[in-house]
Amino acid sequence: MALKKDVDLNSVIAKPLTLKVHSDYIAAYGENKEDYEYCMTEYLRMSGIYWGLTAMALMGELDRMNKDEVLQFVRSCQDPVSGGISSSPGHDPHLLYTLSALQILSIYDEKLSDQEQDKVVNYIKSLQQPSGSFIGDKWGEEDTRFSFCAVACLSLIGRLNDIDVEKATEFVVSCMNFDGGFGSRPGSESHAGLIYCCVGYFSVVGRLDLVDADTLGWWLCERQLPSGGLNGRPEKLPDVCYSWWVLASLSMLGRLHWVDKQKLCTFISACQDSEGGFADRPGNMPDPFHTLFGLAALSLLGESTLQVVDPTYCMPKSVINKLRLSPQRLDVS
Ligand code: BD6
Ligand code: ZN
Repeated sequence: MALKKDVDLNSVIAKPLTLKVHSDYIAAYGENKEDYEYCMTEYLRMSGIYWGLTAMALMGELDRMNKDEVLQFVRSCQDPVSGGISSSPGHDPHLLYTLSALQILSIYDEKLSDQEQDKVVNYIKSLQQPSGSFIGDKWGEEDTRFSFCAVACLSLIGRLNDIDVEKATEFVVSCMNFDGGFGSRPGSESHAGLIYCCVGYFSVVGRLDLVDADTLGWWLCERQLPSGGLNGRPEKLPDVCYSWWVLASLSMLGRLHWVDKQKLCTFISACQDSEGGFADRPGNMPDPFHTLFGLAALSLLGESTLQVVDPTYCMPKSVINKLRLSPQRLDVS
């Protein structure tokens, strides 16, 4: 059987960006809490809210979300014992959902109380390992994804110096491969999602100088296929969300112009569903995850009807600017 390694876009006409349909889609998602799809995704609810909220913020439609309900939900997910935040009430806390929660609070310019914030910091500190790496929860394995989550969380609340950043950086550096990319652990294969996490890590701690930007930039722009779409690894199909992981990484490295923007725009636009939302590939079912990363990628490509997105945090740049993260990034001597 011949393996299909790309999609055929030749028969697809360029689709205009239909923001109104997409904001209606996100606003309706989650309105019916008995919905099968909604119930099946309880284990990732906190991230789901972050995706929907950020998509709306990028479209300038944040007001359509129920702020009080969202903030109440976030607060109900903090575990009073560990201080970590879970995907939904009654689930175990995890670094990934802790990050989604802090991203949500930042978008709404809301803060945890000092006491709640100290608890989050202690939770994150408790997950750092002797190697400098982080585990995602008390059961987990060390993984560069969690190094990113840890520093992204702490930087959003101005507490980066509460962990051993130097050790943490050593671990991420030890995951660099000969192709300039990064995997989840030392020696693991390069993967665009993990590259985003590692480049994002260096961006947060102000050490992008540690990345071989030319070698990695080359690997990243080789992810573009004839259809214009990007994949996450060699030999894989293109996927709208990889437009984000790859483009955000290139953007942090100052090499966004190494991809064919026009062709990528056409691919992402072709992933829009006529009923609203973006799918991973043209013709597939849309979901809030691919809707956010499709819109965020278009924002990086300069789509003027969208708010400007920050490539490190995947949040509106205006939110990140307001937090003035850079001065408190690293006060190591
Ligand atoms: C992340 C994870 C850990 C730490 C930091 C991170 N930053 C981003 C991520 C990835 C996370 C996310 O975007 N959070 O905002 N991804 C997911 O939550 C998705 C959810 C999902 C499940 C099923 C279908 C669609 C979305 N997830 C757990 C994934 O494994 C997705 C699945 C997928 C998407 N498209 C096809 N399959 N994959 C994914 O996010 O890959 C990119 C990736 C991989 C590793 C690290 C970072 C990004
Ligand atoms: Zn995807």
